[in-house]
Amino acid sequence: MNACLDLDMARRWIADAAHVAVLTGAGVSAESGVPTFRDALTGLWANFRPEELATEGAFRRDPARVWDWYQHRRRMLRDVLPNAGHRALAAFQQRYPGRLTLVTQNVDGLHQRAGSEGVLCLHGDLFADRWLDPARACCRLDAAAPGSPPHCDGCGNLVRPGVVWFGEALPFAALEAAERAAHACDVMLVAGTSGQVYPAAGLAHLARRAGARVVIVNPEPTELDDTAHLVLAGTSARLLPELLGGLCNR
Ligand code: BJW
Repeated sequence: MNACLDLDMARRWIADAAHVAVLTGAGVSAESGVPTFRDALTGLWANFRPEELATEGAFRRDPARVWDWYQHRRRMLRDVLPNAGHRALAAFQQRYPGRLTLVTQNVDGLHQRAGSEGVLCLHGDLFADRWLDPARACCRLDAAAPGSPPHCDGCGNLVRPGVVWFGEALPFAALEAAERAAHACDVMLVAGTSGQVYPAAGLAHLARRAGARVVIVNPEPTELDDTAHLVLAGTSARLLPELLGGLCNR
């Protein structure tokens, strides 16, 4: 179908929707200069296998290596800014309060920095720290002994990044709220995710089964394309402002 007609149709669906749910992934931050995970050349995992870095087992085997990788990413993120895609989502939420639920797999905080509120973060927060093992009385994050990673002087417990690794449960409240939004929405926008990681990707299937229109925004094919009513081929910094800007139905 003609790309302009597809865009117009998606805009109409959004304009008519009482509730829009949005699922974002690493691609929405790509135009801010943040590498995605699975890009073959520039992705964060281009030179690693995910299980070498993004599992508890990897951290226990080589805590310094994994901690340093996350510290590198934290430093990198200090120099980047939200892009037009993040800003379009935040502007829509501010203009139409209560009408858009933003669910993200991203841990970079860029949606929040753009002004989005109530963001449901499925995979945690790169800038949060927590203890690797259950905290004992001696474990105080604000008093952790410096190191790579920092640790508890009393018991040796290690500090780890507050992200969700493979094999770990997603934050229950965020996942439950995201499932509710996917179930109740009229339109689900899926932007900048390869759709390979569950249960996040399952939200698109859930929305579709519950009767929502599913629209993908991505310059490349994704695992979720077959689930979608429309696939808009393009970047999120270009397409999200076009989809969400200047609606007037409600
Ligand atoms: C652009 C663009 C531009 C580029 N504009 N777009 C069902 C089936 C099979 C397996 C499973 C299943 N259910 C669970 C699993 C296991 C596993 C899983 O999904 N495995 C699959 C990979 C096979 N899931 C889990 O382990 C999850 N936990 C779990 O299920 O727990 C169960 C449990 C219950 C109770 C007790 C205990 C356990 C946890 C998943 C955690 C994922 N964590 C990571 C790392 C976070 C930390 C970190 O940052 O390092 O999260 S993995 C990584 O992938 C990261 C991302 O959030 C996630 C998704 O990646 P994303 O965002 O899609 O990025 P990419 O790189 O894949 O794609 C980027 C896209 O952007 C591409 O499509 C580009 O084209 C596009 N793009 N420029 C728009 N300008």
